[in-house]
Amino acid sequence: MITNTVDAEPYAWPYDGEIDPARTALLCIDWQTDFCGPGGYVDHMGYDLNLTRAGLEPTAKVLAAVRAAGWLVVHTREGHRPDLSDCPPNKLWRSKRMGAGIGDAGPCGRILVRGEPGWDIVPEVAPLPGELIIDKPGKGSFYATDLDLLLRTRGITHLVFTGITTDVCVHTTMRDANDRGYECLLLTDCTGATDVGNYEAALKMVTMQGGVFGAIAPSSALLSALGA
Ligand code: C5J
Repeated sequence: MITNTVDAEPYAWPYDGEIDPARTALLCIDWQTDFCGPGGYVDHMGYDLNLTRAGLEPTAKVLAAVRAAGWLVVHTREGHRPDLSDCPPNKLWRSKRMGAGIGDAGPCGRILVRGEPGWDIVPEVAPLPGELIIDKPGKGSFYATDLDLLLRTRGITHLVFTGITTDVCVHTTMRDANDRGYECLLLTDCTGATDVGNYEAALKMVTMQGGVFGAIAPSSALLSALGA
């Protein structure tokens, strides 16, 4: 079923007409305890969890709407093998410098290690059975994963982004997706960063040059386009 366009900045999204649910996927980036839960990686580094948790409630509403509309939903998780053999030494070194060493034990298990409680996606936006989950060692969701293959085999050409953090994993993934030709929309209230200035700058960056990485819109604009 074809629906409407989203009232987005700097152009009504998508560029090529109305949303086609068969070609559009919702990406939920790294909604893990390590990034938005007490005792996780971001908490260990001393950042304000309210900033990274702010997008959870609106994202849950968007998830309900796009599931009802039949979209593909893809979740990602940043994390490493228990032996840390897929963790670059400089990433490990920097995390230890911040007092949140990858692989170190914490209240949510070993920080950023696959299979640990902190690495899990938080219940508010948990994947449903059958939804795609991409495990990634880096910030971008395409690097060292089969995300591109899974999207292309399903005919997905348009991506709507939620997740954390806006300026790191969301931006890295959106930039890469844009280079790969995907038409991207970032939902402004469904994302957050560890710093308000970085959040605002990351949103603004998307809109430069006529939408250099795509477009941005509040989730209310998407929901109204979907008639939800
Ligand atoms: C970070 C992420 N910020 N998911 N990861 O290290 O954005």
